[in-house]
Amino acid sequence: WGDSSRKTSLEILQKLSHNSTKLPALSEESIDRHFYVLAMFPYPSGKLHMGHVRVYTISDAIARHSNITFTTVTHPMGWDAFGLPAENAAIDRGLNPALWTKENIDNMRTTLKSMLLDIDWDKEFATCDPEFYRWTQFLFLQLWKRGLVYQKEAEVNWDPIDKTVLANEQVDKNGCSWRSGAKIEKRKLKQWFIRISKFSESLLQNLDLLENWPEKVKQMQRNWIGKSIGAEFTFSTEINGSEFKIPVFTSRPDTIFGVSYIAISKNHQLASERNFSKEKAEEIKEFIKKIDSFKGINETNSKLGIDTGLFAKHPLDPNRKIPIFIANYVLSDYGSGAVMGVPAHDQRDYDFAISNSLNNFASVIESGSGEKVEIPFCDKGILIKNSQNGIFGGLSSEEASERILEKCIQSGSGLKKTQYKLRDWLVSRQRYWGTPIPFIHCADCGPVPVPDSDLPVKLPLDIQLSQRGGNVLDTLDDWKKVECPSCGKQAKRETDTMDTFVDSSWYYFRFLDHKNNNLPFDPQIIQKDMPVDIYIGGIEHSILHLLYSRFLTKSIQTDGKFKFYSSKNDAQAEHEHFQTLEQSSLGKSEPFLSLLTQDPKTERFLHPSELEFTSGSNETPIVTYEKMSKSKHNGVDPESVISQYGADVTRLYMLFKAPPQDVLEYDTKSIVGIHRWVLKLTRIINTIKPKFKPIKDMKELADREDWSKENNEIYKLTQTSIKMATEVFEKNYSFNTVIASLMTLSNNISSTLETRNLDELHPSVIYAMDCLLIILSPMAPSVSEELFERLHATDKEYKGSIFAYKWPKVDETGFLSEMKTCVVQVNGKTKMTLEVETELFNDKSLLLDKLSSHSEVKAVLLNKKTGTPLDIIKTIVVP
Ligand code: ANZ
Ligand code: ZN
Repeated sequence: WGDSSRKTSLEILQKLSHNSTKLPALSEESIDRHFYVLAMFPYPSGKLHMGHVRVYTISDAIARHSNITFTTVTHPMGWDAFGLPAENAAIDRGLNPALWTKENIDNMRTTLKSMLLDIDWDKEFATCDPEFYRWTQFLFLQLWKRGLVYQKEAEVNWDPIDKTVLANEQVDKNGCSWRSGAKIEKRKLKQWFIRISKFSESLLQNLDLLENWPEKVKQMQRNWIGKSIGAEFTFSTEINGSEFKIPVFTSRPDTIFGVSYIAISKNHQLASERNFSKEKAEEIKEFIKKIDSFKGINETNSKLGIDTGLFAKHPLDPNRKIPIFIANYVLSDYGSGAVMGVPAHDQRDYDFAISNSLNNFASVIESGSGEKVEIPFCDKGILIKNSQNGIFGGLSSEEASERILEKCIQSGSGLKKTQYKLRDWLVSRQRYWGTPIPFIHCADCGPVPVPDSDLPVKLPLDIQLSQRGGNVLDTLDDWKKVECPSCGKQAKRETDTMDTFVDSSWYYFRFLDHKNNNLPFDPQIIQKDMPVDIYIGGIEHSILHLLYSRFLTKSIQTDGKFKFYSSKNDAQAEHEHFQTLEQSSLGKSEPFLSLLTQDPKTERFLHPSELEFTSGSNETPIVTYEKMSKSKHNGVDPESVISQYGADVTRLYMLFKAPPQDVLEYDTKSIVGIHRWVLKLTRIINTIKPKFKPIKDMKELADREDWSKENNEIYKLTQTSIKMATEVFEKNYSFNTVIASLMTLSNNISSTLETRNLDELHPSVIYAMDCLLIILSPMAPSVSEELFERLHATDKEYKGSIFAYKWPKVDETGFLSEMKTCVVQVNGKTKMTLEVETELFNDKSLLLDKLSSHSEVKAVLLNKKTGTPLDIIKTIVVP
């Protein structure tokens, strides 16, 4: 089983493809379309955990079901194999990360296979394979050619004892290094960025197209992109006799007369030493050193500031002197890195004012209801009629905002401004185990891209990782020394590697064309085989991974070589192509399934406002996730569960315990119940097997009028299961409800079998078991295959595998089982009474159809003399 089962069933399908199926109602042809089922590929941490088992069971059930319905299905598997854990494990064990990773992949592949996943293993790759990262580098250079990659100084965590850069995860909550214990310093290093911010608006807009994404995920992405509409006002000050402009971004222009100070970030141009006296400059330096020693500043921490001694001029009230502070709560890379402080109407400004003794501030907005409000009053309202607000007093916040902005635009001190929280993607990592950034630094030419023909820039494997961390590539002089591709002089290779989110932002394309030696993938193949129809993975990837992959898809569509056309509209304007692919690259139906207990603490990396306040790189949360998922699932080990109960029972247990969107507690208590149920199915099959007669035609089941109540009930339950299963497999994936309905059906069958003489095995039972096993087959492939084969052992037309049979089709009439008496009158005279299904009374035309096709009714509607049918002038139905 496992991968071999797929081949068997495919081969059989090919052989038998157009023979009409003999099973009841299974005659629908396959849908001639490619179906792409993708589960987020795992990080090869060493062992599969129950979270993996759950995701891959879900994707496998969907893939196996689509194999019954669609002509081609892609269900691939790969490994998100770069990243810090491998490097750390390698340091601890003295192994090369490549070896450690390979061993882990081998182990995890074995476990995945033992789960009987129907995966296209021939498409497997790891992101650390040079044949894969060659193309990651290629795409990176494509982005560079489009102006979407640049270098900029950015702050990093610097360990002064180990003399190395640390990731945020390696700094503890006191701001000390995990290894050396040294207090971390902030250092500025030139780092590589991807200009994702250029796509802020389209990344936001196109969320509306993703109809089949959970609203929660879309909302998280909206918050992350964080669009804010407001204004930029220009305050100004004087430095050495000349004017120095200080633009500030505000979402509340109406509060401009409530400004009591200006706060700038420590990196603001104005904060530079040369603007101050020696003493002041020294004081400022000390202050910055102090605020740098905090690891992250969050909103509950105290808001610290230092008075620069400078004053700013108000754009609308030039006579006011407004003190300028450097403050730790002002972000360098949001807006213009400066804030107009309005303590009476903003909580953060209020906190800052209180802790810096700026007590003399005025309220300029009131609620409008006349009630006294608490300070700070942060809602919009009415501008108070006072000397500060002047002519704007009495206006609503909205109106005042417009009028104030107009006035400032006229005087050249204001503009309309839209701001996004989304920042450029910092992709540099000072680490060994990642895709090398393909650049060469030349003293004369600057950073020069490695020519495509020299890709991949391979990671050297013969290395000695240091206990101290840091980037070992930096120490490899031979590897670093290289000729400048542009001028031929001696130059130095870039030693930073990429964030692993770069690898995972495009891997889903590669699966569709994994052997391509000329390109990352052939656009025509992508055009044909995308979208990913369903993408399954953990909620923890709702923001970064999905945003980065949406970005990558968009960015490569903007150039000829990678222009994709949607298969639906090929003659469309370019911007529409990525709309279609947009949806596509990330799946269609409910792709994000929550897999982890959502501990309020884990929201740390899900909530934008908090990331906003952690300084340094936006280090990938995947590490945190790995740590977390391990600790969450380590109570139950998949391998031991599978070896004790078998793959199918484990799979059914996973699917039965909770619908995919819900949190699942991994206890194994209820697995016993599933195990018993599988044994019960075996008993039923063994009981009915000797009397089995295949159902050749659905017609055998059409006339159920003289069936017993029990058999009608079985037929009805079968229809219920088919209907529910069809919906679940195509729409909401709540497999638990399907399993529950199959349990009801099997219970019913086994109690009927107990009370009945089996000499005549009723067709309703055979039909029910055929359907039950087919519905079960995507979820429990080996059990259903085995039982189906046992049942059909004497069937001359048995197709060799359950996977060669079509999915059953609902027979709506099967639901009509309760009977009621119906009186039939012709020309006012009662002719007969008939028993008809209760539901027919709800639908006049169905009832009339049924009656007029009834032989006894037909007989009384004949002209007695001529034997020809009477003309029916009018029919009346009285419920
Ligand atoms: C004055 C004001 C008065 C503000 C008021 C708010 C309320 P959103 O909406 O999230 O975009 N701000 C601007 N630049 C900042 C920076 N670099 N670091 C920290 N805070 C900054 O937030 C916009 C508001 O955040 C701006 O509007 C500004 O404070 C602050 F009653 O300006 B406001
Ligand atoms: Zn050069």
